[in-house]
Amino acid sequence: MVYKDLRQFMQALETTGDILKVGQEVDWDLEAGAINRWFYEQAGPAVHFEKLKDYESGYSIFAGSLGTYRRVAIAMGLPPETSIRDLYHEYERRLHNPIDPIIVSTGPCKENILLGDDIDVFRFPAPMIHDGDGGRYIGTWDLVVCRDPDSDWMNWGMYRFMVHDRDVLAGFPLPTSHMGALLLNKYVPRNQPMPMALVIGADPLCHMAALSTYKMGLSEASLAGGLRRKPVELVKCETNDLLVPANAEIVIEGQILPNVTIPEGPFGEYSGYRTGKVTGGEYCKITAITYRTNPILTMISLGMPPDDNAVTVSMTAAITIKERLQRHNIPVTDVYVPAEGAVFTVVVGVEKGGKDMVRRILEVLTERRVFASKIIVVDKDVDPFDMKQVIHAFSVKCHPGRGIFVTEYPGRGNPITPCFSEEEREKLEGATAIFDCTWPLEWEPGEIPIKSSFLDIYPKSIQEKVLRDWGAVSK
Ligand SMILES: Cc1cc2nc3c(=O)[nH]c(=O)nc-3n(C[C@H](O)[C@H](O)[C@H](O)COP(=O)(O)O)c2cc1C
Ligand SMILES: [Mn+2]
Repeated sequence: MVYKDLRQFMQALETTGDILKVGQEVDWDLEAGAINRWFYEQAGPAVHFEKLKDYESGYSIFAGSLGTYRRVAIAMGLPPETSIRDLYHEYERRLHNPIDPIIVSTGPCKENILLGDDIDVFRFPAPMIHDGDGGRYIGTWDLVVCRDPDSDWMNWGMYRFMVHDRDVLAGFPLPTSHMGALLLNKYVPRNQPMPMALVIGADPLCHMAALSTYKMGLSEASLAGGLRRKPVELVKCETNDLLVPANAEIVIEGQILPNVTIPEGPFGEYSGYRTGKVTGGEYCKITAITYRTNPILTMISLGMPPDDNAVTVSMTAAITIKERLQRHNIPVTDVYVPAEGAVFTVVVGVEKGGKDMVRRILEVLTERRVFASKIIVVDKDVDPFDMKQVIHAFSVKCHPGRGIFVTEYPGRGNPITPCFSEEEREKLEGATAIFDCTWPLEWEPGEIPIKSSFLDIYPKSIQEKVLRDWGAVSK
């Protein structure tokens, strides 16, 4: 099942009982953000706030679309109870079969068009999401389109955008992001404004594609087509040449002005802590707003994992890491990024371990931009997707003196790592530790302790008898 738009996906969530519709009035000022956050922390449903304080009904907020693996499975048209391992593998298959978008002449996002003096972003109930945020954020669970001025490449990324005025937003695309790189390397040196389109409420897999780490120069629109197994329909913007998903709820067209900054942030971040401060953000002048009648504003009360970010990035980051290791001939079986670790912890399963292999993994995973600060490497006898087994291996197989290696990498660190000092974060300094939870290769087979588990310490005949007589007895 492929969803035509966000609304069809919300209907599917209703069928499976994964969405709560809130008809009573909720305040856009902290209350909606707090409810959404509470639900994440209780593994609760996605939530549709149908009536916001100060706004007519018909201007609603939807949050938590991909906040659980169940909802990701539903978005991908799979049974809701699909295992995390199967979800990862299906994502990997679809990632390798991108489908290019098609261009259509119009679509639902053009039902209403605001130009000139009619532009007013306050028409939409942009939420104040966390106490202490720099302002109301209209762009959180969004996708932002921009273009390489020297080629046909259009990039989609999920970047936050804060409201400043009825026609001014502030953005924060990091220099390490594709939008930030295009801005800094191409538009700013030419003193050209950078056209952009902030898209809110496309179908969920479009947003997942925007959030994923996809190579510079590749189009996330094609990735989204692959994830949906159907091309995304794109339509041209009103005031620039960018193309946006025709089924989106709201499209804010604008220009980032070169060499102009405006206060941006702070914002509760994906690490589960607020590490940022107010900084000089990018100044975005809105040139048009188009939207569907009864627009649905999507939101994420980003913070302590798991939430939509932690769940989806766990999948996309794991596959990126796995493929990078494979390219370096590491015999990797699987990579798991537990959502609870907010992408700071990565579990790598290998066919064959040993300290040289583990050191090599550390080298490969820290040679470029580094997000994770803890890597756990496990042998074949440990299922990397089963954190009970991983914690056990970490506890009993990792030698505290000889099994932990640390590397430091000035200039490539993750500036929102809460345990890094303010100075480290500013200078993009950091360190990553790898935990070798594999048996030393130099140990003889007889030296390796025998595992005392049902499958390892009993003869096959006894195992079979026990399973025959008692196999049906569960917890
Ligand atoms: C809610 C949310 C807000 C985000 N905001 C930003 C942001 O403002 N700037 C940024 O550089 N990355 C931000 N990210 C991370 C990017 O979406 C992510 O790095 C993505 O891969 C960027 O796409 P790109 O590789 O095409 O640049 C955000 C992620 C989430 C979940
Ligand atoms: Mn990109």
